Amino acid sequence: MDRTLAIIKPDATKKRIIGKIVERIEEEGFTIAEMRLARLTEDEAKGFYAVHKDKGFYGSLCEFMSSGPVVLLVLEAENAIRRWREVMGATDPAQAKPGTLRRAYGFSIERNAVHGSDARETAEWEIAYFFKKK
Ligand code: IDP
Ligand code: MG
Repeated sequence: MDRTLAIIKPDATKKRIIGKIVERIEEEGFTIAEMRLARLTEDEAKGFYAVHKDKGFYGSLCEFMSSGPVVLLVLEAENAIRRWREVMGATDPAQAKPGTLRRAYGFSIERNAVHGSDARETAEWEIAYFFKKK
């Protein structure tokens, strides 16, 4: 079983579509191992996205990610990382395939409704970032 970190981003919580996204997660056969509503500080967002710190969109992204509530989830499934990225679709909603969450609910390349880890090591790092066991 693989694990991945999913985030329902502030644009989606503001649109009141947490339920629709969680429904899709369950329909797709993922097991929700952890789930928590959170409000990230800008510093938490900066730490989470540190890999992008040299990109032009980093400041705006971190401001956006701390602009409202998010839902943090750990999803389990065979090939969870790859499968969740397929369900999300491409980063830019305009490029995402029909039927994907970002195509359905994304507003822009920044405000694209959901996050998913991109590899096994990053998934474990991201899960530990938010769900470190005390
Ligand atoms: P991913 O979320 O599909 O893995 P990444 O390249 O890792 O995409 O970027 C992380 C997040 O940064 C994206 O989900 C999106 O919110 C934001 N982002 C990525 N590229 C751009 C851009 O060109 N402009 C503005 N925001 C971006
Ligand atoms: Mg990424």
